[in-house]
Amino acid sequence: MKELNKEEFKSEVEDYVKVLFRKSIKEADDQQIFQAVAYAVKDFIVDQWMATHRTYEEKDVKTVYYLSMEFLMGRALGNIIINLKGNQAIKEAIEELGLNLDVIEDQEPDAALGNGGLGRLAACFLDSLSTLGYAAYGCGIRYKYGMFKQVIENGYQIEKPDDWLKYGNPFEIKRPEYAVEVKFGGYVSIKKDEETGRNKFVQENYQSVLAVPYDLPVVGYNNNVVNTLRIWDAEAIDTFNLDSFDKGDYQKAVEQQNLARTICEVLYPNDNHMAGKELRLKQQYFFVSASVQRAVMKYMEKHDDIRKIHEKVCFQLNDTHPTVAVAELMRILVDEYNIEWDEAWHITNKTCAYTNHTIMSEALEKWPLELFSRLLPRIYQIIEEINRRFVLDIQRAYPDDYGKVERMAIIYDGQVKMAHLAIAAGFSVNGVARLHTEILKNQELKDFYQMMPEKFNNKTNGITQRRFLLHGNPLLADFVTKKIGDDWITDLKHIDELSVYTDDEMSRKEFMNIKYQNKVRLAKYIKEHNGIEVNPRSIFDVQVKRLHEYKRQLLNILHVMYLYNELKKNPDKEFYPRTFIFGAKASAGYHRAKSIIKLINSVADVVNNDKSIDGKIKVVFIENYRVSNAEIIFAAADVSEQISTASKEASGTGNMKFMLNGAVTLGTMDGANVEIVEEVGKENAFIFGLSSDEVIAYEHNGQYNPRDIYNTDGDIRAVLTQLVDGTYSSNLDEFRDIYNSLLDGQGGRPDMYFILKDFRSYAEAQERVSAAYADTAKWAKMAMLNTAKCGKFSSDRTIEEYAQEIWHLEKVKVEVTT
Ligand code: DL6
Repeated sequence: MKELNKEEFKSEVEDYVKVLFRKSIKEADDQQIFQAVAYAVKDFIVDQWMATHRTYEEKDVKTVYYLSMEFLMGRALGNIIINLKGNQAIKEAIEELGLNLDVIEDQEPDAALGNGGLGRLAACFLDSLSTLGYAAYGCGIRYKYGMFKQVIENGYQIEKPDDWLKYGNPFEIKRPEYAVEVKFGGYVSIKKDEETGRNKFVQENYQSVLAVPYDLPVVGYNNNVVNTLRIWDAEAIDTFNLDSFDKGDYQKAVEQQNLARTICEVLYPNDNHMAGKELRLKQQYFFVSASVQRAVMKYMEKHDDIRKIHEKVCFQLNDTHPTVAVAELMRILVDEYNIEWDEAWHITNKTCAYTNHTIMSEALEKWPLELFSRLLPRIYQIIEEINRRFVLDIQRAYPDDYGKVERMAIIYDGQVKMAHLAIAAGFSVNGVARLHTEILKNQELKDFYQMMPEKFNNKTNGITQRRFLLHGNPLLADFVTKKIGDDWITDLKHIDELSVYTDDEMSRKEFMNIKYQNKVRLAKYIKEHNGIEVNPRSIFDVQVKRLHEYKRQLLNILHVMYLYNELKKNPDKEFYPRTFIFGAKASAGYHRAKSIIKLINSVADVVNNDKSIDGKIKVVFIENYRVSNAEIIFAAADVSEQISTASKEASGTGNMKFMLNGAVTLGTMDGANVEIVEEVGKENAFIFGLSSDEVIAYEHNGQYNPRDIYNTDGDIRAVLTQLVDGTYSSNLDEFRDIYNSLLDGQGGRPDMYFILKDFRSYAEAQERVSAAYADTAKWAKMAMLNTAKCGKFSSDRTIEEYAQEIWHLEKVKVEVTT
């Protein structure tokens, strides 16, 4: 591993401040210092970056292209420094310059090119791919505005633009030499090819944009490997020229300019929900076409037979968002390389693989035919042909079952169904946790599983311990290393060696003292950002994730209201003080989710200001929850709230980050919680609520009636009544919609999230939490065991499984020779 020379690094920082800003270090502001340090770090890694790509070329290794609309990278600087293992040297260099690394790191805006779990998973996967030495490109979009900044005003969420590129991004490198053209609209005509005499499909009268890549380094841990996250920006192809005016193409020239300007403007802020906007489909085709075109070109630079592309290239489709890749590859093979359909189809089948991340019906992508065929006329034709052949396959396999075509066709009911296309075209379909994959196989995608069982497999998600422990929780990281050595950093299974220390009182005390210090750090953040004083000796009970009804932040806050009522009724009741911490962004157009945020803040106002309960309950809503503040939140949590309606959360990854940091799960048997409980033992988690089978059974039999619970349970009735009687808002209609949703459900169906049904069981589980926490030694052991037993949940393990079982990649060692 290349060594960092402290003196050289210091003078590079000084030089950069001078060259970039015409200032000395003393004169520069914090942002300028950050930029200078980041450039100096980039200088240091650039040799490794070049060496990595040189090695891949020399060894001609297979490359995975991870196609994703989202990469929720967070900040780069701290992570790169950690992975360079240059932490100490860089820290010292910076201190010797009279600067503070924490302050510098804080200047970097989060690269928030993602919504939540799916985007952050992509970021963890890139970290693991580099650390394990696999050749990979992340391919995405360089959104000008990432995930919006959340500001809370009077308890309401307000969205502000995230101008993350305002000061430029010191880590990126623009690569105009790799720009490609992407075409939209127009029509397809058939022309005779002069050379071959065959008919050719030609897109005409289209608009096009230039896709220009920007490369970001993804640094592996202590191994010289630097992979690339390639994000595409759009530029206009035709600048105004007299030609356009002359030809009367003025209108078209303007439209092309506008298209280029709008395509990468902003990330759609929907999590698990499809908005169905035309611009979104444009974004999808834009980055997919650019990525696939480049991958094919790169392959053909070194090889002469396009028919063997699958031996060197794999496209992993991160959910259905990049599924047009399948048709784009077919277009290139058939139209540009003149390959016969059947052969092109087999090549495509061997090159594309699909990951499903949700069973939520509102998230399933279906595009109206009119929109799709207008925007992507040639791609649509190809999908029509894929569909025609796939329907024949279905009919051949199930000649007597007419329902199969209805349920499985790619084009049906005037829509293109992207998941069906991805399954028909790919060689692998994976879910992201065991339970989720089983639900896909046995419920949601049952027909497909019956027809093509060999394609289905599970890859339980994971997280990178390097960001979420080594960087986010240095105290605990040092403790673990002191006890068991540092192998856990690149092989998290080793963390199990901590288990023996759970019976050692001194170790437990040390562990809990670290937790306490992390709680003090979070309490300080809360004081600074929310103006709320919280007691670090109270239980830190945390739910941070996107706001969605299925994630049931509502269940959590209703329970807080219930606890508050209990305390008011019985002020002397023995009660372990609790701080309920929330953090969540709601999609801008998701009204009920936004009302739930308002409710949490309204409850916080009342409860936090009621002197009579003596601070026993505090409620905090952390504004603008994102990767950078997540790191300090996970480190400080005692209780990890993973309370989704069973069957609805595909996996969850926050659950794993909490576990790694020694928080105990309070959750339903949903997503990866099932596997977490399996690893840590049921006795070291707090499980409650309906099982996924029970939820699915209710969904089928329609026998759930929340009004029965409302009528028979006085405590629940009291809480619900407080939503509309002025207790938490002088506007009696403020929370009326939430009240109605709990009792009357949605669209004629009773509450699909079973909040009242699970309420009592949740409240009992919460009582068990309080009792367990009161027993300090018992709690310390549980918490420590959670850290010790989380080895399975490293994204390194997940990526090894993808690499061995789906992508078939070989590991590469990189030497730096300069
Ligand atoms: O697989 C990553 C992540 C899972 O952990 C979450 O459980 C799941 O909700 C999320 N899915 C999505 C789907 N998005 N869309 N569309 O974000 O994926």
